[in-house]
Amino acid sequence: MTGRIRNRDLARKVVDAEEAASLIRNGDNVGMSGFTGAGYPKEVPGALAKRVAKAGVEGTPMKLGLWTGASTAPELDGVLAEVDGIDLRMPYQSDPVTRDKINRGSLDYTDIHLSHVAQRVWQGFFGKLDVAVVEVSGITEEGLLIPSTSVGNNKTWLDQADRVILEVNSWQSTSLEGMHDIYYGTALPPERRPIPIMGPGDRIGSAYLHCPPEKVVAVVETDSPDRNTHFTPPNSDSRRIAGHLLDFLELEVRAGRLPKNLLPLQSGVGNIANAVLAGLQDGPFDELTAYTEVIQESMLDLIDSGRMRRASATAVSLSPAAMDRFNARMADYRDRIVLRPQEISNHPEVIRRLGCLAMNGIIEADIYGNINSTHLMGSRIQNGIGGSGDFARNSYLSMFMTPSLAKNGAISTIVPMVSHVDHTEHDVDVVVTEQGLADLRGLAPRRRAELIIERCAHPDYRPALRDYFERAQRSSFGAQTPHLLSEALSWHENYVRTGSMRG
Ligand code: 0RQ
Repeated sequence: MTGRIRNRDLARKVVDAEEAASLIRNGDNVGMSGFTGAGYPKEVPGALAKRVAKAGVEGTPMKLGLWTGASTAPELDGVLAEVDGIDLRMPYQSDPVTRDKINRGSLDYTDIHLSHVAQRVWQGFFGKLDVAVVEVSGITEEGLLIPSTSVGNNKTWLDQADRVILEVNSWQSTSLEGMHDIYYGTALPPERRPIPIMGPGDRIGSAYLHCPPEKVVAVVETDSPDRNTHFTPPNSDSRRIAGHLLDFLELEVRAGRLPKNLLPLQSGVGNIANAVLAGLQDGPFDELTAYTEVIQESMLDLIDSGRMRRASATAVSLSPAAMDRFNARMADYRDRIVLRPQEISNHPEVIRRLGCLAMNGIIEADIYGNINSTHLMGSRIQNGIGGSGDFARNSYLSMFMTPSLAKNGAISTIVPMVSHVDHTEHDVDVVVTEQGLADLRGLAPRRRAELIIERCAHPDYRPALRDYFERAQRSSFGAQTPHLLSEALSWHENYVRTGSMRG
């Protein structure tokens, strides 16, 4: 294993996870690696959770600020939330225990755009970063850090933290070396300069993370897999949504608004995203590219089949079988995949320049095209905004997709007014459900409403939406975006009261 730690000074700092965790103190802000279940530290968080639990029993409770790239895994978020060890979590998470604590009000959660995290931390809004706990796949003779399956905010954590704990994971492929592109040219205004990425495959930085060796207080050796990300084959709704989207993209090509190989794709994760990417496998588009956050299984399939030429992301999040495939063919992928810090994978400037095609899942949309990506019934967080806002505002085409029903039909995902707004009507070009697709570009609010109700709403809820819209047009305070304010959120109220939006 020491083969992974080629730097002598750092090899001398190897300790076990318990000893490393003992270097984290009550009240510390801790920046950990990890993005959508990839590249998070595997052992120190567990050892830390044990310490927190023990401190609680001894009557000296311990709380930490926990910052990451995005979602991690039960071994990190789950264990620390379970023992009530977190007082502030940011920026994106999807762990059920953490979600529960947030929604009970016992854990503060700040949900910010993924591209904003680094600059907010540089500006000091979250306080001082005390400790970084970062997984790497190896350390070179010179002490350069070879990143693992995600980059996330690791560059910022290593720069900003007073103390650094490294986990060197021998489960990660040694061939990851050379796949990353860590750009050290970002700065706060007025020092900011253009980011010279002209295409998804461009490399503008170093293949390594840099960290002054004197800051490293411990190195822990691990050998554990990333989170087991299930690949769920597309269901029929997802396939229909994908079908509508792919037909739409073909029409855009025919209309001359998109090139034949499309533009760099950004795709959220999950069943619908998988279905869209799987649809591209059989579709007419070749030489595809991606400028996205996460490379998931169906994107790897597109690369394997030759349909996709280049993909840029900040993480690779795969099922164990796909990870085996990834590791076996790593040399091949190194030329096609670039992993970057999330401030670059999600950078508005680059997304705008490249003209990304953004496709993200949602909780609900309203008849005017405002989107809620994060909150159930306006108050309960599901995951977080993640990178959806970075891409929605800045992409060439901003597309949002959802089945038209949730909870076996008790919920319509097309509602009179969204109960929480993540993406305003101004950032939303296309809404698509299994019922159909609404292209909202160029349309005034009332025309948007007609289209969304007719194309996207489920037939079970369409008459009620039509009725709301018609009555709103008759008695709304204003006619630009007609609403009945006393009724606009009544569907949500019904659900909270009765378990169904129908009341
Ligand atoms: O509840 O788990 O109790 O069954 O919400 O919904 O249908 O499994 O949807 O996995 O596609 O996720 C928006 C959460 C969709 C995701 C969201 C209930 C539903 C279910 C989950 P159960 P599904 P998906 C790239 C981009 C924001 C971040 C983002 C997300 C649960 O896409 O987190 O886009 N997006 N990042 O039953 C009440 C509704 C509901 C509802 C669904 N209208 N009301 N409950 N549910 N719709 C990645 C990163 O940025 C890292």
